[in-house]
Amino acid sequence: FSLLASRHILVTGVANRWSIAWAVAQSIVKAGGRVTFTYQGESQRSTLEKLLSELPSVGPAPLLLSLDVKNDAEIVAVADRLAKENLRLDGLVHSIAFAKREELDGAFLETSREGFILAQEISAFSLVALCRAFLPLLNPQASIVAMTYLGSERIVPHYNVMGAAKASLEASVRYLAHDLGAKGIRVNAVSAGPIKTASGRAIKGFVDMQKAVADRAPLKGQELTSEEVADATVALLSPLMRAVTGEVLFVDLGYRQMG
Ligand code: 0WD
Repeated sequence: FSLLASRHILVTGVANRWSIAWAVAQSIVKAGGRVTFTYQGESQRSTLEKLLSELPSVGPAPLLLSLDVKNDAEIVAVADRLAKENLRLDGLVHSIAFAKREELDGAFLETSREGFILAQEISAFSLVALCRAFLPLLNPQASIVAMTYLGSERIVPHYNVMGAAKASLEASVRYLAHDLGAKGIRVNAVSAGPIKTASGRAIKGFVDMQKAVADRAPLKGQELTSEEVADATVALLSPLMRAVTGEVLFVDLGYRQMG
């Protein structure tokens, strides 16, 4: 049966075919859902068009909307365009993060004021901004899912400024769950284990992070894939999880539970 039949989900953060958001979009379509994409910059738009051309066509061509979360006018423009198309949302996938490369190396102590604020703005505040702007478009029972990482609650060498940003993102998930719960809207995070994407590889200790999971996680003999993260995301987007909100769901082969 189709978990997301006739549900319309806005997916952010497809930068390329390795992006977790691209796997999520494909899982949504497999589950019978319809996707609208946002992209950051024209080169991501053409990447998206190419990726979409490789998929078997299901229904009308998806809408592609420009969105840089640093830009309030673009956030409003996305909401306006959806309203103009009479499109309401049953879900939102926040798969966006950014930190300066030099701050994902060396000492957290050296984080710059500007770099700290930038990471918070793009990786955490953006969730608040998108929820607020899209609230009038969200159907009751809509589900919002943000991507996070264990470095929010544990010291993961080199994750640094992004650890602080993910802690802020997860706290935002809880407060948004409280604010939106009265409308029946759920807000959760998926905490993915390390996956080889452009953002993942930007972290200096990435290979060590992957090795630690391979060596120690309870589920052995498999490398965590973005499809596994995507399917868990679809579960959270679906009515099967209708009583779950304000949660962080770990999709990490069980690694976090190891002492
Ligand atoms: O191991 C991993 N890859 C993990 C990733 C483990 C656990 C969590 N995550 C998280 C990331 O922190 C992020 O929140 O998953 C999310 C998606 O990351 P990804 O799929 O690993 O990486 P990537 O394909 O680079 O997507 C992140 C995207 C950006 O990509 P680029 O490569 O262009 O920085 O975030 C988007 C952009 O598409 N993004 C923005 N979107 C709108 N406005 C902005 C912005 N200002 N900045 C970055």
